[in-house]
Amino acid sequence: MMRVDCRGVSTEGLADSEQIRVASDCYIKNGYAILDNILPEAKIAALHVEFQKLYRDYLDDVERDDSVEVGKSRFLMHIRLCDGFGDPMVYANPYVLALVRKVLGADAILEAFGAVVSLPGSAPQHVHADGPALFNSEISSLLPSHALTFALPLIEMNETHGSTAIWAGSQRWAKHKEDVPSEVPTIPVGSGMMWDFRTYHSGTPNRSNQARPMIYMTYARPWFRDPVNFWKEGQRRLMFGAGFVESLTDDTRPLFSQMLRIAPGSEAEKTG
Ligand SMILES: O=C(O)CCC(=O)C(=O)O
Repeated sequence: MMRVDCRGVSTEGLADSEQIRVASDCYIKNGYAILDNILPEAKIAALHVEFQKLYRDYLDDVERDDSVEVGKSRFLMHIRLCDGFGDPMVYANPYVLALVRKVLGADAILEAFGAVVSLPGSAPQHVHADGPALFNSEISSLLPSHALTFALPLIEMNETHGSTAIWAGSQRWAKHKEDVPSEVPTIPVGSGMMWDFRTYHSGTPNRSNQARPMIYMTYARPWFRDPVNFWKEGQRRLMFGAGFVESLTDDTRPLFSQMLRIAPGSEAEKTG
């Protein structure tokens, strides 16, 4: 699988860097991109500890009012943007953001922030795309990308803990092709993978005895809202911790233009 190593890559002028160009080409051609070494391992280890402390109750094999079972022993949940999770290196990582803005436009938003937790014994997930075809039409597969999922694992995604199997190029398919094999990447701690909302993928079983939390971020063009994954009253797409909005900068505030009443693409201006 094609991967882009960001270790030591300067965050100055990233948009025009060779790494982001290669990652963007891969994303457009294959419907996914893997970015290695975007965060220090110690930062992810600290997030893992924080997750286990704050979200202990989500490690039980039971669907809650504010979570959704998305496969046997696999749960989708929201995460509050605060403390370690409110760090812009996480939700607006410079490597991720440079790629997001290249493929979705400079006015891309963070539409949702949460985790998919795959518990020990989780089964192979159904093969799916993250959203339905735009306009419910085959034209959707010909269009530029409108939204993507970025997955940041808190423990390594691998054969033992489970990973996300991905069908390269499937963002251009009208339906899933059973006879095409998937690719199953290993994603080390400190690395992440993004896939187009149209790309077919499936979580693989967790064969270990520890939960595999994978932080996910949905980035989207400013007009798009995920129409299928949020249907329970208790679910939240975004939750801001105290002081989070005040901590936003001219660079990160436009990611929340849908929440803060900022005209998409305008100079960031906080009105809320
Ligand atoms: O658990 C995973 O690896 C993938 C989860 C996923 O794709 C989903 O729930 O939409």
